[in-house]
Amino acid sequence: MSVAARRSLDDPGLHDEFLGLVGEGDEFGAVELVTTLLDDGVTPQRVMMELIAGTQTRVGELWAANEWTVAREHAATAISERALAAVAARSTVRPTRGRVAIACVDGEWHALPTRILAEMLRLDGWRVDYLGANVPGPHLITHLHQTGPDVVALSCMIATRLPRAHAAITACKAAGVPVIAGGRGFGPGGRYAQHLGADAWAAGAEEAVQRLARHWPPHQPDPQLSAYLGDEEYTYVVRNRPELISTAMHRLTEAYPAMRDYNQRQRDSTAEDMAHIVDFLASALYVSETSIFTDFVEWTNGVLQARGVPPVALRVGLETVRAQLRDYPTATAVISAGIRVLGE
Ligand code: B12
Repeated sequence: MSVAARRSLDDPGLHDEFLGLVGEGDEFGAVELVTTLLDDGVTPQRVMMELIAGTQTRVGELWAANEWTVAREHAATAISERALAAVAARSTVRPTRGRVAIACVDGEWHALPTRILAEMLRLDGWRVDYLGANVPGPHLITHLHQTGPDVVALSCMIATRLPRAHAAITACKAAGVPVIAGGRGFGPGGRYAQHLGADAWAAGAEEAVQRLARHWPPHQPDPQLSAYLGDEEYTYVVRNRPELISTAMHRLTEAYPAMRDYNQRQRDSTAEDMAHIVDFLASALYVSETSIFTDFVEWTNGVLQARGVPPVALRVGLETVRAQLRDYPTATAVISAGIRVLGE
């Protein structure tokens, strides 16, 4: 009788195999593969970080390159969540450390990264209250008052949510609970996290586990750092968001004739892009970081080009928003920097 070879994360083709399973929506195959790895002695931490998180990153790349549809990406994420739940179900670690509340900021729907963080902290002995995606600030604070955690772990994956992240950080600290921030929305190296008053930042779940285990609570950041955010220009953009988007859509049809032949679905996604332009602009003004906007333009340009939309369409879109903000010099300068990213 032959004995099946032990599976390991170093098996050639294993990562592609898992990507294939999540891409085909094969829930049972994906769960079976992760449980086999655990049975064969791979640690749950490595299964989560190297296999599940690593595959999700590849899923994102395939979606951005227009190789996978949105529906396929959604289905794949659901399978990854199932695989993660299967790993979590095998844990027998009992809490020996403090209590941590984990939440995505208001309007932030990327729950899976925080789910991984939650399981990694649980395995390290933390008692975890996992609040999931899109947690409105007031509900988060009510939860803190009811449960009294030692720390809040706050996730922001998209820079447009930074003003809400700031409100949540400020409220948690007013409630006396320190905050560790994470997620790519806080910028390269987490540079906006400190600016917004977070007590600490970590690049990923492994680093968060180490930070929280070693020196917590950390020294308090300078309150002055986060005191003066959200000036008049930011307020104008946020208050006038609906008009800025609808006027831009209207003018875009005149300035970019190809749009007249767009079907409803193309119009809807253009309106979504215009909304993103305004939202990323607002965040850039809030944090006083032009790169929030220029990074977004660069990224959107790549996504649009993969879908056959030429850079001129995005340029015209940016110009129609800029034209409405003539009296706002910082906003105009930020959008101009975005337009320069597109080149000549
Ligand atoms: C799945 C997914 C979604 C799903 C999320 C479903 C779910 N249940 O999570 C849905 C469909 C909802 C979604 C929506 C959108 N998404 Co999306 N999404 C992704 C995708 C493919 C995977 C995310 C993921 O799970 N990654 C795996 C994790 C493990 O990656 P990770 O970042 O390394 O995770 C670590 C850190 O982030 C960190 N961390 C995270 N939070 C915290 C918190 C704390 C306290 C700490 C310490 C650490 C920490 O720890 C994690 C574990 O180590 C990414 C692509 C990618 N490369 O990540 C895009 C991505 C994040 N999405 C993106 C975009 C643009 C969007 C949308 C705007 C799309 C749209 N046009 O509508 C919306 C925005 C929705 C919103 N407002 O939140 C972009 C963001 C680009 C940018 N400019 O910032 C990405 C990068 C895709 C891409 N390749 O361009 N998305």
